[in-house]
Amino acid sequence: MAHRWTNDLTHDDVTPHATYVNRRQIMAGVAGLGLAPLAVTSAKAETLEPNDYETITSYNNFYEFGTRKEDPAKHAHRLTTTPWTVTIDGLVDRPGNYAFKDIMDQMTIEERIYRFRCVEAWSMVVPWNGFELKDLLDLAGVKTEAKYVAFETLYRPKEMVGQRYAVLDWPYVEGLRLDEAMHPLTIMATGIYGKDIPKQNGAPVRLVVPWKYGFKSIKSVVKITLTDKEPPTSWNQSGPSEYGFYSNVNPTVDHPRWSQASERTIGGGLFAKRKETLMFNGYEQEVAGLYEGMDLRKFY
Ligand SMILES: Nc1nc2c(c(=O)[nH]1)N[C@H]1C(S)=C(S)[C@@H](COP(=O)(O)O)O[C@H]1N2
Ligand SMILES: [Mo]
Repeated sequence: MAHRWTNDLTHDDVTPHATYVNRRQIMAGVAGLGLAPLAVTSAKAETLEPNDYETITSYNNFYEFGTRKEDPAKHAHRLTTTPWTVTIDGLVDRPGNYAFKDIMDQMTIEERIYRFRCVEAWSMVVPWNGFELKDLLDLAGVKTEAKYVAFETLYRPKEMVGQRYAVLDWPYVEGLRLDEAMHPLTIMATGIYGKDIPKQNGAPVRLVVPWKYGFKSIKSVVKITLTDKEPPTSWNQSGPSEYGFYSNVNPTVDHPRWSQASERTIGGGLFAKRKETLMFNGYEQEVAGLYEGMDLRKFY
């Protein structure tokens, strides 16, 4: 492992040809053929048009800064993000407090353009920069008994004004099964459009799981715990019949209060139309195997 920061792929190198580009392919292309990334990514089937920076950074869910979509952009500037430490503990060989800048020194940063689908039935397309969660977990060394990964957001009501209200049980917590966490589509995002990730989007580091509803993608992560039990999640605690542990994007399983069969694309202005929601948010080929044999109505 032990790659240095190599954020030498420009936006144009990988945009907008790919929804998901294998890092090793890109890096091999860069090293071997100079301008090869274009050739590699243009072979991908689908073109995704990312939302513009302004939309991605002004229409947010981040309840630590308020419950309205415009609140995070208004209030998140109060958050101090340096220094930042991510504690990794539980069933790992090397538990400890990992300084964010040391983590960054050891990760290969790449760009991934992912569909992002909120449980409220809207969606965007976001060009993230970040690294695979697997690479971070490998730093800490996951023990064989570990089956789940629990995540926790910062608790700092002095700076996170929304935490003064009991809209959720703070701190915000989320979880993944270990195989979901290790999947190459699962990333820790540290940037958008090649810039450091804005505070309203979860600075300095947030999870992104593109085949799940947005609330799984926990922001401003300060703690990651490997465990052998399914961890609690904030939205499941607040409404267990509405939000399950898995929360895979699934057009055939409706939220009890609204349909999940279609979505409204944000940022399209007057011409925005609803579109049909895809199974696993369009990543079915890549992730359906994780859930083989599971009843996805029961494990929603
Ligand atoms: N800590 C924390 N993480 C969070 C949330 C939150 O309220 N607090 N909201 C979630 C929800 S519901 C969504 S849809 C996405 C929104 O991410 P975005 O604002 O970057 O689009 O963040 C998720 N991560
Ligand atoms: Mo969401």
